[in-house]
Amino acid sequence: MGRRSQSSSSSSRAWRHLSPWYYLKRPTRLALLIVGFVAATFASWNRLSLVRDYEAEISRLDEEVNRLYDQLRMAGIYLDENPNIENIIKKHHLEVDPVNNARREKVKEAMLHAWNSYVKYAWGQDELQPQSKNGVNTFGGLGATLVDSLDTLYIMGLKEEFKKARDWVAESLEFDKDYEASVFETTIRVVGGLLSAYDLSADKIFLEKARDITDRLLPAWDTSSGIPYNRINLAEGKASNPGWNGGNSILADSGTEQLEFIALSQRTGDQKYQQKVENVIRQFQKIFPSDGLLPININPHSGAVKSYSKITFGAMGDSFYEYLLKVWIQGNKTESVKHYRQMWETSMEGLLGLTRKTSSNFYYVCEKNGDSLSEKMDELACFVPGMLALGASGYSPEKAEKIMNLAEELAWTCYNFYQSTPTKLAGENYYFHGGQDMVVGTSWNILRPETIESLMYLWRLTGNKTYQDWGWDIFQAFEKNSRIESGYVGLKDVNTGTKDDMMQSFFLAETLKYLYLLFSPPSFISFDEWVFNTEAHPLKIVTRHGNEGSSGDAEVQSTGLLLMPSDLYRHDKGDPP
Ligand code: DMJ
Repeated sequence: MGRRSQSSSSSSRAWRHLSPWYYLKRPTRLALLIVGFVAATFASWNRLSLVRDYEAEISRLDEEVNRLYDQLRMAGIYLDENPNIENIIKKHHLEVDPVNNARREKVKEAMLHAWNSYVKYAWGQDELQPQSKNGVNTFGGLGATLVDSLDTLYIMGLKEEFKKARDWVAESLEFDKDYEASVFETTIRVVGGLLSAYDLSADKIFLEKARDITDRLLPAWDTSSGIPYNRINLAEGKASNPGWNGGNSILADSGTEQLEFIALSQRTGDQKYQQKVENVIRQFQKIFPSDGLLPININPHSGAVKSYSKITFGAMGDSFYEYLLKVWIQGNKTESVKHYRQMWETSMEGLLGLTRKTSSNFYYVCEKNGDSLSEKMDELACFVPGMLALGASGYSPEKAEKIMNLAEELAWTCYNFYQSTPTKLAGENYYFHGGQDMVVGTSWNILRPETIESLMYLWRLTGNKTYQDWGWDIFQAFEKNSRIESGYVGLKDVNTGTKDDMMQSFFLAETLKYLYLLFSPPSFISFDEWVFNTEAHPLKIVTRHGNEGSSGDAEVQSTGLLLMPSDLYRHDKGDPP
């Protein structure tokens, strides 16, 4: 056979594999071929559908990343190409604990509910009556809830709401009111709220307004002792004391303007505000008793105390003691404010003398009427655990431990003011007759913040998460009993749960803000940089150099908290404080 016929027969052998007859005659090969074909088809189909699934997942993740980028941008956080997550978390005080995150979101939602109800039914008025769906001017028409809420909105990142409130302040907040205003309430809510909004946002409108209202309050200090009258007509500048108190000035009302007025002097460079309020403390020094406990009634003309009047860490005494400590912190704990700390420490010895314990180990702080001890404690006095915790680090280690222990014991008592009632909300005050366990006295609850405030301090300063859980319990009780469709109301009686008709402005200023901070990292509005006034308005601590006189120059530093990009605001921003 020639070479040509050999090659043609081998090529026809190769082609026969393509002929159906070849396979019909060989069933095993046919079966193998079919199996191979099916397997190859399935593999390629499977691969295509996997690719499709991956593509869908990638585009979902892409959307998610974009959404997160948007959220960060809305919070004023701009990421670079290679973000270092740890640094971002630290720098922007992000909470990474999922439980805290969820709780914080719930509190923010509660704030939005309270705020939106106020906007809808009481916009620009002092407070909302949620059941009647009306606004009431309980503070003379100064937009108390709105001004009290400014910093809470800012801190929670509610920028649209903050912007709307800011515009109302700029366009509609006026103080020329023929109204007998409380010097204390106007200072802690309005001056404090405006200054805090200024420190956070650097928007000068807030400082201008704070100065305007404070100038209207100043004539109240024109008494022979310099201890202020507690009421003033905002339009006429005529000051007086209410008749029901025998013409006396009240301790807390006269000794709770120091933080705000000193802050105003620091920010305006005008010392007159600081001078007025520091003089009050000098007057108190003259009559300061050895146990540091001042009666609540003081004659503004002679500067003398009514020695038979009540001594208390509750209503009418409370924030005087709080401010002794906080002015020392605001003044950078320097020589020029040392006397505040000394007075505070003396008063804390007095407080130890008023402290008792029940047979089941509940510690409580008594009141004193003349020489007799009254075994009664206001919920208002539940700010004490937080104050003790805040001041503890200024003591020697042994004393600090003792003070801290007392703070923790008192916080346990305050928490039980809540837990011991059917609604799990605290009454206004409690009795411990003969060292027996607590019995509720006045049984209303008006959404007060003091216990939550203390839990926030204790959690930050001990790192014990139990305090967060206690705060969460209280928050849930508010949600259950106080939340209605048009806001939050107090209870007329914590035993029955009967509701009142008032959403106090401090619920938005304090209760919800302290709850939000309770579930935030301690570096967020840190105690090193901020001091809270008694209405929970954080004021930036500015550098105050060692030995200058009490009116010495202070160096105002820029805010450490820029949650929102400042260019969101079109108004005159001015320099940061
Ligand atoms: C607030 O106005 C302030 O906390 C004040 O010091 C006491 N009373 C209310 C809240 O209970």
